[in-house]
Amino acid sequence: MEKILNYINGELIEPSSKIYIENIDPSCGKAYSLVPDSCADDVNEAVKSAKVAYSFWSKTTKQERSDILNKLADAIEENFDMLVAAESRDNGKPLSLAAKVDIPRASANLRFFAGAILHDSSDVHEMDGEAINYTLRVPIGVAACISPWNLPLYLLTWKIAPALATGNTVVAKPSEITPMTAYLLSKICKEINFPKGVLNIIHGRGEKLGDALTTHQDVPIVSFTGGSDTGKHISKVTAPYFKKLSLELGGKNPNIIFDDCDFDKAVSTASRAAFTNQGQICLCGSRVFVQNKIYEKFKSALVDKAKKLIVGDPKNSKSHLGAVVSEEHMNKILLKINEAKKLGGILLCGGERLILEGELKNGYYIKPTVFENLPYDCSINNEEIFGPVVTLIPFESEDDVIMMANSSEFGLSASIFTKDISRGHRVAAKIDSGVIWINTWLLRDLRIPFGGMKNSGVGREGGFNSLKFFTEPKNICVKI
Ligand code: TXE
Repeated sequence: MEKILNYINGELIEPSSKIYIENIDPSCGKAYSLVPDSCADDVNEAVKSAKVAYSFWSKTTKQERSDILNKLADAIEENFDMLVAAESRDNGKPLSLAAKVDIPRASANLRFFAGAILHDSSDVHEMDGEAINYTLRVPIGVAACISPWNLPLYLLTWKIAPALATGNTVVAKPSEITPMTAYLLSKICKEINFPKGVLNIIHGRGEKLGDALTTHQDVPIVSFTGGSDTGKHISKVTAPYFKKLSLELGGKNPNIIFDDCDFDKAVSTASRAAFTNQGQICLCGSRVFVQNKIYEKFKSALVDKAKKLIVGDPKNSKSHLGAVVSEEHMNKILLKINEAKKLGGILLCGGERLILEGELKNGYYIKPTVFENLPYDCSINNEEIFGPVVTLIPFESEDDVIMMANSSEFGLSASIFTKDISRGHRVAAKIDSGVIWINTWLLRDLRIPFGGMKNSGVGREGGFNSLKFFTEPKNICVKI
C-alpha cells in the first residue's frame, strides 16, 4: 500500500515513530494507503524547518512570493486530473464535484492571494498637520494551518496561500481522514523546487500531535477550520500563549423560504444547499424554514427532488452524491436520524444507509433525508449533523422566522428567498450570521469577510481579512 509521507524542509520523510494508520476509501470501505501517525517529535522538526526558512522567506519581495504561489497554482492545474481523482477517492465525493469545485478552487486560492499581496495597501492617519501615522504590516513567523476533511485541498490552500503570501512560513496539518491531496501537493512542491522549509506538511491524528503544534513556542499564529469542539479545545490550550487565532467552525444554517420566492429556484437551491458534498459543507442549509402558504407545495417539490438524486459510485458522472467521509461519520449521521425519529420527526424520504452492489457494497452511502415535525429548538435542529439530512420547519411571519433562525448556537451562514428585496435586506440585517445570501447559496467572492458568529468561530478570513490576520500591524508616528 502506498505510504503517505510528511513534508519537512523540502523532503518527503517517514514519521519518526515509523507508525502509520490506514487511509480508507469511503466509496468501498477498504484501506488503500497509509498515513503517518506523527507525534510531537515530527511537529518539532517541521517547526524547526519553518523557523529557519522564515529568516529568508520573510525577506523576499511581494513579487517573488507572488511568482512562487502562481507557479504552484500552475503545477496544480497541470496535475488537475490526478488531484481530482485523488480527492474523490480520499473523501468519497463525486469526481464531478472535485473537478468543478475542489481542485479549481485550490489553484484559485493560490492565484487570488498571489494577486492580493501585490495590491494591498496600508492605513495612514493624519493628525491635523502635526504628525502622520502610517501602518506597516509585517509577517509574524511560523503559522500552523489546520484543515478538515470535507474540502481537503480547497481549505488547506485557503489557509496556506495568505500565510505564505504575507511572508510567513507554514506547518500545515491536513485531516488524517483525507490526507492524500495534501501529500500530492507536497510531491508537486518538490518537483517545482518550492523553497525548502517554507511549507511543511505534517500528517497524523489531531488528538496526538495537535497540542504540540498549537502550543509550540515558535508558532505564534494558528488558523483552524474544523469542528466546534476541537475549536474550543484549541482555544483553551493556546490561550495562555497569546497566539493569534482564527477559528472557522461549524454551522446549522437556516434557509428561509418566503411565499413570494421564485419557487423553482428556491427548491433547487435548497436541495443543492442541503445535499452538496453529501451535506458535509459548513455552509449547508440544514434547517429549511418555509412560509405556511407554500409549505405543502414546497415540501412535496423538495422531497421529489431529493428522491431523484442519485447516490452512487463517486466515479460515475451520473452520481449526485457519493459516500460520506468515514464509517464513524456515517454512524454518527445514522444515530442522529434515529434521534430525529424518536423526537417525533416525520421522515419524508431517505433516512437510511444505502447498500450498493459489488465492490462498493461496504461503502458509506446515505440517502438524502428530509424530516418535518421537529420543533425548531430540539437537538436535531441545533446540532451540526454534517450529512445529507435536513428538516423542514413551517413559519407564519417574518418575526417568527427570525426568532427561530437565531435560536441556534451557531451563526455561520443563512439564505433568504424572496422577490421582495426590501424584505430580503430587512431580514438579512436581523439574522445572526457572518455570511448571508439572498436568492442564492454558496456564491463566493474570495474578497469578502468569511466566518461566523457565536459558536461558528472567531475572526474572519478571505481577501484582505486573511492578509490582516497573517500579519502584525505596526504603527509609525512621524512628527511633522
Ligand atoms: O473534525 P476535527 P472531525 C464538524 C462536523 C463533524 C465534526 C467533527 O460536525 O462531524 O466537526 O469532525 C485536527 N489540535 N466539522 O472530528 O477533529 C484534525 O486532525 C489540533 C465541521 O473530523 O475538528 C483535523 O486536521 N488539531 C468542519 C482538523 O483538526 C486538531 C469540517 C479538523 O478535525 C486537534 C470538519 C487538536 N487537539 C468537521 N484535534 C467545517 N467547519 O467545515 C483534531 N485536530
